[in-house]
Amino acid sequence: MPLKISLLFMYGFAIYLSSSAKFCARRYVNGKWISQGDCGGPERMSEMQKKLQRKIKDEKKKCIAGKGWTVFQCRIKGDVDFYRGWDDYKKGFGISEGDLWLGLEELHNRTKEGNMELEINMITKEGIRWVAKYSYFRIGPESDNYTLHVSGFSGDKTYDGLAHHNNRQFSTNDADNDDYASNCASLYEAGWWYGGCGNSNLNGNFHKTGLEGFWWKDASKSSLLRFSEMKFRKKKGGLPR
Ligand SMILES: [Ca+2]
Repeated sequence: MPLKISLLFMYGFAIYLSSSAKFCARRYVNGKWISQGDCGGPERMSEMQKKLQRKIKDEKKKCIAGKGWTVFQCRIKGDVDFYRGWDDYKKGFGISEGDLWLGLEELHNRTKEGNMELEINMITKEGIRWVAKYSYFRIGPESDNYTLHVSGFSGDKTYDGLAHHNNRQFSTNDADNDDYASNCASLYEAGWWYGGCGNSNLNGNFHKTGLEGFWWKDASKSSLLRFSEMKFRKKKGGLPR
């Protein structure tokens, strides 16, 4: 017996379009196309599609100096090795407009007047954006092992991951200046202002998930990151101290 086909309720056909950024399903009903998914406008995007779009947008993000800012640390792709010795951290390394470390000597020279502010932008593995700001930022001289001086924290959705590191000297795998029995820089696979050892590891291994990874401690737990940008600028109206 032949199938009775009702023109009123027939699905003419369906087209599924799928790409890395889009999903679209269309049905032909009653002589009209009915769309599901992302077939024409952002209002039709599913939550999953919105998340994917945010992820793509995030990964296109660059470290941006902006007016007056100098970026001295940038992690975007994880294609630059940050597990290095004292001389590299002193002189700087990396890729212009990519993953980079400006260098401790230049950081000291540019901040020694004591009138700089610091901003750190981060994106967690889950896609949450964090901003940590410090109204005072200065790096000491090499004779003081480039000690970090920060104060005046304010945070957007995050906590002060540098509190433990304030007034600490810089350490690398070949220069142990921390307060811990062994070398934090070797345990954490980075160069940083370790104490015993710390609450942040922004120069850590981009691809690992342990203490040696790329993380910032937010309140009680550490969160792995996929982006960081550290930058300073002259504080408006700020007087040296
Ligand atoms: Ca030590």
